[in-house]
Amino acid sequence: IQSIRDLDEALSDGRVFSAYQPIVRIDTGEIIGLEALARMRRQDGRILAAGEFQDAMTDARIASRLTDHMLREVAADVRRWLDMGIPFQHVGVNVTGTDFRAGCLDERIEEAFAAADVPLRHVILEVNENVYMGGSDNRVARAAERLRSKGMRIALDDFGTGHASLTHLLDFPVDIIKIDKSFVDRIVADRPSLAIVQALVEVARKLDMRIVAEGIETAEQADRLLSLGCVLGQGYRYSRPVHASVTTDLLLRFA
Ligand code: G
Ligand code: G
Ligand code: NA
Ligand code: MN
Repeated sequence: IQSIRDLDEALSDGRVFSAYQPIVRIDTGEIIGLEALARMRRQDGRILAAGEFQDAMTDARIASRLTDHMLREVAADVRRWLDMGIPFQHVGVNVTGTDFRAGCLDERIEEAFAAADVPLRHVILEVNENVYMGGSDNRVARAAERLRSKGMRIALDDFGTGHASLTHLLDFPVDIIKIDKSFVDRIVADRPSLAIVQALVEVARKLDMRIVAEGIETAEQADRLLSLGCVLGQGYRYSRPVHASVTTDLLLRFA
């Protein structure tokens, strides 16, 4: 794939960076966390979102290079926010099954944040259900447990879109459920979507997990989520993913 080489070169040239999307309290607008999202600046200057170079991430070597790079970028940005005295809570970093299976993910994460002197309680790992694809041994669950014992939390991303997602809550340590955008998209128009989100909120409450709605774009969606007891969310209604410097401004104003 051409994009593997592009991403490889971009990593070598320092053209890969992290954008951040705020996670907010829907009722107050307060920023309670961030999600880190990889961005690549092409030679011609155009910025590509992660979704535009996801093919390249199927290559295990590139995927792990990208992860290590993102961990360092994010750790450095968080260090800066802490140094500014911003009451920073947490940042979510996206990792894949490949990262887990490559081994020593916990050490790589630990090293990256220790180098920037950032405590791991500020770090959330966002994994989606694909983490289970290609091997249902519990190696992944054990790695996740190790990460948690070091203070990180685990968010199950895109929840509800994969296979047998509810069983993942049994087999895998999860602190946070992220409701996929596809449910939020339909929550106003469509009773079944509303019912499903309502059930997920209830499951999260009973299992002592936090729940975050993704892809909130309208006030109606936000109101509907609040009425169901889903208080945390992210989406274009609050902010698109933005550059670290813009994130600083947002944190100073809304954190
Ligand atoms: O940023 P964008 O909306 O294009 O993200 C598209 C997809 O890419 C999302 O599923 C997101 O989880 C994933 N993604 C974004 N940043 C990273 C990253 O740093 N590492 C990995 N593995 N996936 C990422
Ligand atoms: O798979 P994951 O949830 O990590 O994907 C996040 C992706 O969703 C990012 O590419 C981000 O840019 C995108 N995103 C975040 N909020 C919104 C939104 O409100 N609307 C749309 N269309 N995309 C969003
Ligand atoms: Na994510
Ligand atoms: Mn998601």
